Amino acid sequence: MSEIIFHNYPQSPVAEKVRKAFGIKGLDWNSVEIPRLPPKPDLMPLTGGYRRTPVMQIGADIYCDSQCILMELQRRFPEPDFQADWGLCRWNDQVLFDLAVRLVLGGNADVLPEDFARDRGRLYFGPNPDLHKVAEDLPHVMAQLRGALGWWQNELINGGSFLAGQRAGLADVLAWYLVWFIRGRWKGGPELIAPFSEIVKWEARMDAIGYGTSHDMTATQALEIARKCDTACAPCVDDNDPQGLKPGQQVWIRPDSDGGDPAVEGLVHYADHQTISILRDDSRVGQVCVHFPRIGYRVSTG
Ligand SMILES: N[C@@H](CCC(=O)N[C@@H](CS)C(=O)NCC(=O)O)C(=O)O
Repeated sequence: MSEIIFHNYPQSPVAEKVRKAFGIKGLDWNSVEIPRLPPKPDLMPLTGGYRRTPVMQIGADIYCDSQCILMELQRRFPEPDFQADWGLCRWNDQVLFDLAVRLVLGGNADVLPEDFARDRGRLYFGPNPDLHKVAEDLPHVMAQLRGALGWWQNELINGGSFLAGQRAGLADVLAWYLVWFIRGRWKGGPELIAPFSEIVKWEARMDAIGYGTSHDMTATQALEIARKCDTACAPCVDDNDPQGLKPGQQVWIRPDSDGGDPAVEGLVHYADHQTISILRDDSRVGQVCVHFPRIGYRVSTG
């Protein structure tokens, strides 16, 4: 049985990014469907409060954030290589994802269920969100996204069949989840994408890659696996850590954005340039190791 357990829900674009990465690497994975809105009572014992989607679990190791997940997939399953330019993650996940979210939430402002609009409004637009104001800005948002679609179109014309070259790689999944989100979740999406004919052809190639092989798993099974396992991550903390982090030190970690995300508390187990991993104990799963990317996350020591 595959060790990969992926906590996600079908509509999540960021989860779609990782599902497509499973496809590129031809992986076998277990899918646990989590709620779209908090509370997420069967996810919290694993993450210690991180509520975003997706989360990957391998035994008692819990990987939060798609960037952390993709880096771990590349480490464990090096072939086929993602041909990764990891700096792209920050650009796509921050600037372009923010624009796509504006398009989809603003463009659906009149039809979103109230609880969903309240939750996502707070998550993406700060403490006093006004989705109708976001909707008024859609022409600007569309102009920005067309710029990105134009770049990708040019890369496909001048490069290979995929953005990463002749084979699909990181650049492709980072573009794919945004195009998938825009096309599928806003009524003007197909029209926005249609003039970019090379992107439309690339979408068909990406579609054909599939998602590897997935098996449904219950949250109870996933929790039980975490309970029975120990972390596979060896302790190691960079001597030159700029925050002076030490093994065993108590820290709090949260996304470095104003989304109202709760902090996850734990004891430093591993820290380097890219990753911070903390140990925490939970009454349902025992000790787990929760991994975050360093970039984009704030580590507080008190
Ligand atoms: N930087 C995070 C962003 C994750 C994110 O914002 N995901 C959305 C779903 S696509 C989310 O968490 N929505 C709220 C939720 O699922 O509770 C990542 O790359 O994983």
